[in-house]
Amino acid sequence: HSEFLLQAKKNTILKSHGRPPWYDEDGHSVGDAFVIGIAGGSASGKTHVARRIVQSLGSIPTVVILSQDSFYRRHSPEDLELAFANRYDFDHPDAIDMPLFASCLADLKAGRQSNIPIYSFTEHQRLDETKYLYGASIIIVEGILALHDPALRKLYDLKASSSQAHNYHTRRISRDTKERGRSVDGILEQYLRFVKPAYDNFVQPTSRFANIIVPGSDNTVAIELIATHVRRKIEDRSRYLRKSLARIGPRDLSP
Ligand code: UZR
Ligand code: MG
Repeated sequence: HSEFLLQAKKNTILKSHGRPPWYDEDGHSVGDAFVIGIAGGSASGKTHVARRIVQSLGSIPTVVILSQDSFYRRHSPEDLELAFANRYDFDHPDAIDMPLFASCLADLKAGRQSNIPIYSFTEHQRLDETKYLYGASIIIVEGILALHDPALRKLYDLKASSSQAHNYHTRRISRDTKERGRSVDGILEQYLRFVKPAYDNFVQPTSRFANIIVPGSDNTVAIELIATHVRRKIEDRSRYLRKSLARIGPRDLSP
């Protein structure tokens, strides 16, 4: 009987191209990357929170940040004209190539290579070159609509939502004039026409999917809690993997 079980395990190993098919107590494959999704309004500090989590994880070498910004669609000349006139709705879910976003994330999560598109805020356009990514053990996904798409939500092991600080308007104006080549009038116009309605309709409602809400300011504790949780999950998974390997024994791993 146990011979039969060993044989069955060997067969699944071969079928999964050498990646152990075991699952941890949470039902996640122990070979998969741990994925954190962070949503929240524009200029609520998502990118900042993602970077702070990376810093806090420190000793774990392969953490990557995947930003929703990378997945803005390629724009037609007509779209570009609208964009430069602040009349293109960048905050609507349709502005994002969600299927590409989800498939890139699924590939990275399963340890497969992926070519991530690069977006230029100053040109309002996807660039021709891509970024080649491979082999992360932790992936942090951030974007206003990171919790909007069900296909994306399924890929997260931890879902977070950042809530807006009282001074996010100031932050957005200062960032978008310095880093994104915008005018103050343009920013305010776009805010009233697109950013605010999209926040109310598509961003804020998805905070109900979050496991944790990260405050817009004074968020050191929330970031530490996330980092500690991730570290523990990663340790659990490698412990589980070691146990599974020990149970089967090295002899049985060879084809
Ligand atoms: P974050 N955005 C632009 O302004 N131009 C672009 O080409 C692409 C995006 C803005 C977008 C959204 N909309 O509010 C913001 N506007 O980038 C999201 N207006 O970026 O999450 O970093 O704030
Ligand atoms: Mg950002």
